[in-house]
Amino acid sequence: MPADFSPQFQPATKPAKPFSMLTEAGKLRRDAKPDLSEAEILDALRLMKVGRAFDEKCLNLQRQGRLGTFAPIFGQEATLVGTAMAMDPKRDWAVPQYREFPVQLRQGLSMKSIILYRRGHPDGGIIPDGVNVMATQVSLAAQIPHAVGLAWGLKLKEQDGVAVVFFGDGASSEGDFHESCNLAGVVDAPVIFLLQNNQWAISTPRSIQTGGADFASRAPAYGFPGVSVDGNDVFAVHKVVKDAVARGRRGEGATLIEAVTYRMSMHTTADDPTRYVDPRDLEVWGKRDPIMRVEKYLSSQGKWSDELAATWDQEIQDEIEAAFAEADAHAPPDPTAIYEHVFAEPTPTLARQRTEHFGAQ
Ligand SMILES: Cc1ncc(C[n+]2csc(CCOP(=O)(O)OP(=O)(O)O)c2C)c(N)n1
Repeated sequence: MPADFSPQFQPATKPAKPFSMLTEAGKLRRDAKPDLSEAEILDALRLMKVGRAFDEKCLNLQRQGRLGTFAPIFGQEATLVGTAMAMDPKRDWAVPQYREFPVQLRQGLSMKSIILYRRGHPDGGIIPDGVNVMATQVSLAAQIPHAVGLAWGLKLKEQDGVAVVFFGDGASSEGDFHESCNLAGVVDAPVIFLLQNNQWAISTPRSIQTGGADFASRAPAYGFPGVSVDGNDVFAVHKVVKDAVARGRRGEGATLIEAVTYRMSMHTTADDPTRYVDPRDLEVWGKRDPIMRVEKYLSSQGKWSDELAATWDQEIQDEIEAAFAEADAHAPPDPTAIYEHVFAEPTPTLARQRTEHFGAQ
């Protein structure tokens, strides 16, 4: 028997080094060139700041009992904004989980609509025609098969859009994720799996989420490429998503992107991370702040100043207050709406409950 007649076991992969363009100190790495114009970089910074300010406002209101539960994006702004900036809102679809506020905004959903959603108003669930965003999904990974179907549909209709589906490291342990990747690989669906590895699934740490070295390396087994990116580097995220969008448009199929980031705040407003997060981790990741990094970069280019920062802060506050005023002026929901919008014809149980609560129609 020849000496090399033995089975070839595929070795487990080593963790990929996340692709990065901008250092924590706000310096471009050697040969790195942002694929964004100066105006687009300012747009990206602005949207990240809007995201953070909106979180702060919503958290204050939630703590006063004036807003429902929501999931802050603090720390993940570059992943969300870098991705959104690489999409074409007219052609491409965003398929969110529940932590994608800046993406929804950039795709054309209004801040008012997001406020209504967080207030539990049924109108907050309405997505206007022409806005390429799917509904917020709380059931983990349930949006991923929809995204593959959507992308496959775009391909069958010979449209050149892509679907970008957002989910976390935790959701990637669900069967829906694996089944979706499998189908996407078979039909070459133009879908981008945007896995936000924020190191936590509520209190479950990354270390026990998977035995794999990373998440990106799962992709080749499904027949498409995967890439790991520094999720706190808006230039790097934008670049990898832009390349993945181009692949999708060229008919080359799916891409899995693992954005390595950190959830700096609570999972949702119903969570108390002080019970399980080591404050030293917050210190380490705080130095990698995605917004600070771009500010440092722009300062070094002479394009950012304390005065400009103060002007922007005021403008952003005004924008948020105006959206809340618009939401306040919106007619309150009809209480009977709780029985609508799920079944075309109410089930007998629903019909009976409705009559018990509100009387015969
Ligand atoms: C099918 C399902 N199982 C469990 C939950 C409860 N749950 C809500 S969020 C969450 C953790 C999600 O973590 P991850 O997917 O990493 O996303 P992240 O919230 O960190 O962005 C869990 C277990 C759920 N919403 N849906």
